[in-house]
Amino acid sequence: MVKFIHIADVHLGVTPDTGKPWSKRRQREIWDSFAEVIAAAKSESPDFLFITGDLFHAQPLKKELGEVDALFREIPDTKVLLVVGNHDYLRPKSYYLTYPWADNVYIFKREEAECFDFPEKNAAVYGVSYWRREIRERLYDGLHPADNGRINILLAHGGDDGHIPFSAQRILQNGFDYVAAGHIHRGGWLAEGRAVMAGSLQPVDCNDVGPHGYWMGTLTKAGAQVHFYPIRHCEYCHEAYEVHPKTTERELVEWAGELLEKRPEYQYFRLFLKGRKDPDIVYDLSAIEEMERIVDVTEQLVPDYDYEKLSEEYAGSLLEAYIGRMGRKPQDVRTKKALEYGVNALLGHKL
Ligand SMILES: [Mn+2]
Repeated sequence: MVKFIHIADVHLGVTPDTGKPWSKRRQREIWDSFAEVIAAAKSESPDFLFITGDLFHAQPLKKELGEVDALFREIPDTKVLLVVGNHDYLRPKSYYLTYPWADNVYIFKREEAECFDFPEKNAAVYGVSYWRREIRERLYDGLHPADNGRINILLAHGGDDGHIPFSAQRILQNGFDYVAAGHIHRGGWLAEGRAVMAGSLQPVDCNDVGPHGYWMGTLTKAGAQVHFYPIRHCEYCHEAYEVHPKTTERELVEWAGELLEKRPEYQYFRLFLKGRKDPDIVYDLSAIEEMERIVDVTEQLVPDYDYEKLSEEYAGSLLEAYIGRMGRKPQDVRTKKALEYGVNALLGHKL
């Protein structure tokens, strides 16, 4: 049996929400969250810590590798297996290659897939690091474990068109017992109990919604017992407000304020205003945008025109002619949209 912790896409060094007052704090919290995983490894003493790509957001400095290596030295009984991802990909001069790593650190350094064998745990761990920003080849498809008696684990990074597209089912069919994957920031099972996309350890971008954290569990030839452990320095939420023509600015400010009050402090928000608004009203949303933990507010509002009134107001103009002509068409969704877009354009409003 092997016990392991699995993380991916830590993106150390990233500065999320640039320009926001909490940006720097979030950068530090991402380092903190990585240290918290090391602390978990210290108390749980797993056999392995799998890091499946994009530990750093960009090419790491030697100093940054020193910080990471010092943490790895705090867990000498845990073997750290690290695949380098597309963000911090290996280059001939990468410090990853020359850094004097602690003895418990195993970095996949070759351009082709390789395997670290651990006979004492009857486990073999396969992986390949990125030497380029993009790898479009399906590198994992042709990969088969050398010894079917071992607990065979693949550390994968990718899953979209530009980054080693793969199917977890296919890898498992090739004889692997477990796939620990990274790259896609929203985590979850790719194949229940057998293949997991870790998700980023913390959200990197305000569109990385939902919980983030690490995975821990045990693995035998017969199956896995693996669970997700959230780390909650920051969780982004997208929330929408249904606006109607009578909605006031105060109502919107109160909604945002209540949201911040009711929801836990680790939640940050992107707000969206949906629905119809009085075409003469321009909301000033700066009060909301200046609130703590509000990333931004986006209006997705459709003006609620009174076409009869407009026709009277603009009698004899192109606008009146347009409204009249659209009124003689069958009144389906397309006509209504065309009417709205046309009137917007003629009035010089933008949606
Ligand atoms: Mn990646």
